[in-house]
Amino acid sequence: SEKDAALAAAASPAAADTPTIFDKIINKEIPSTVVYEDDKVLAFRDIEPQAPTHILIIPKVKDGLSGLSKAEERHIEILGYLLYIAKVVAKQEGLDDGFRIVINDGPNGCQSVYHLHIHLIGGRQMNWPPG
Ligand code: IU
Repeated sequence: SEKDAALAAAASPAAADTPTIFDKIINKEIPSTVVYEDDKVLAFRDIEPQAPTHILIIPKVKDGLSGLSKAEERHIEILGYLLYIAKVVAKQEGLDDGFRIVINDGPNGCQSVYHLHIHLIGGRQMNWPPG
C-alpha cells in the first residue's frame, strides 16, 4: 500500500534521494572545514578523523547516489571526477608518501551516511588488511 511504501521509505536510510546531513554541509547550514570546493564537489575534514589527514569528498548533487552500489551509467563522469579530486586534495595535503581511499557501502561496509563519499585518509602508516 501507499502507507507501507511511505513507512519503508522513511525507515530506509539508503533511500536514493533522501537528504542527509551532507546536504546541510554542502549548503553551509552546518559548518565544516572545507579544503576544496568547486561547482561539482565539496571536500571537507571528517569530524571524527581516523588519521592526521581524513577528508571526505562528495558530489554536491546526490542524484540518487546514496552509495556506490546505486551507481548508474549517468554517474560515470562524476565518479571519475571525485576520484581525480581525491588525488588533487591528497597532493594539496602533502600526502607524498601515500594515502588511502575508502568508500564504505551498506551495512557490511559500515556506511553511516547515505550520500556517496570518498574517504581520503593519510599522514600515517596504514594497515592491511583493513578491519
Ligand atoms: P561512512 O563511510 O558513511 O561511515 O562515513 C561517514 C563519515 O562522515 C564518518 O567518518 C563520520 O565521522 C563523518 N561525518 C562527518 O564528518 N560529519 C558529520 O556531521 C557526520 C559524519 I553525521
